[in-house]
Amino acid sequence: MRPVIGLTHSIQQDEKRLMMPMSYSNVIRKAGGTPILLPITRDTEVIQAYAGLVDGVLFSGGEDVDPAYFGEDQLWACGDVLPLRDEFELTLCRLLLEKHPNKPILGICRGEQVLNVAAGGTLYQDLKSQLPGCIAHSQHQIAPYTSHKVTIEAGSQLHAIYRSTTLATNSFHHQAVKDIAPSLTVTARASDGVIEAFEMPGHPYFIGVQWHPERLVEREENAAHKQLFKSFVDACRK
Ligand SMILES: [Mn+2]
Repeated sequence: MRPVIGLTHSIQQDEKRLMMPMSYSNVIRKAGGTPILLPITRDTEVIQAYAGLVDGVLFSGGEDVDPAYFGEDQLWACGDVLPLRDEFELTLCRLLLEKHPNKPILGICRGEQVLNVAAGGTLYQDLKSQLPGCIAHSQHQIAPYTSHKVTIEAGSQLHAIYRSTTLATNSFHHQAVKDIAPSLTVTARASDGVIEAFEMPGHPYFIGVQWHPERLVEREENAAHKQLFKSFVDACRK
């Protein structure tokens, strides 16, 4: 059985076109799932229908989350924000947690940040200006190559998935989790202390990662990252 995995996507600023890198659907398909796109909407009846329809949801990468959702005004260094996407994804995540508390959720990059904000956490709007001395989290090589390591918390779900406490990752973010939501536990950090992954104790599968594993798997050297998608699809099958 191939579980149905809903994917969130981006839109153009004018809210007239859906946009989505194919890497997400490819990686879910290769891990044994049936990927489907969940077109952004404000219609809560449709969002509820999506939540009921899918076996799990992958919150994908993309633009910045509006700091208004964690009680801050936008700094100059904040990037492009898509109000409709923020509204949709935060509603979908909160609805899943409330009505379908056992459905697996995986957040990648922006998706990870959305999960933290949906659960009540906050973000750095811009690491470079708000965390002086931090390492480069916008790497200078293309996405299938790694640029910085993370240290994984021993005994975490993430540790069981990657079977290692150190992991080489790519990095394409200028926002990051600042205050972790009360219901979440940090499971990986970069050498500068920046939070790179978390999970929700008591939830069967609620994992966020700050890197882009869907691009790393393009190189055989980074095959370890396939395990993340396999674990997610397997959890969606239960
Ligand atoms: Mn990083």
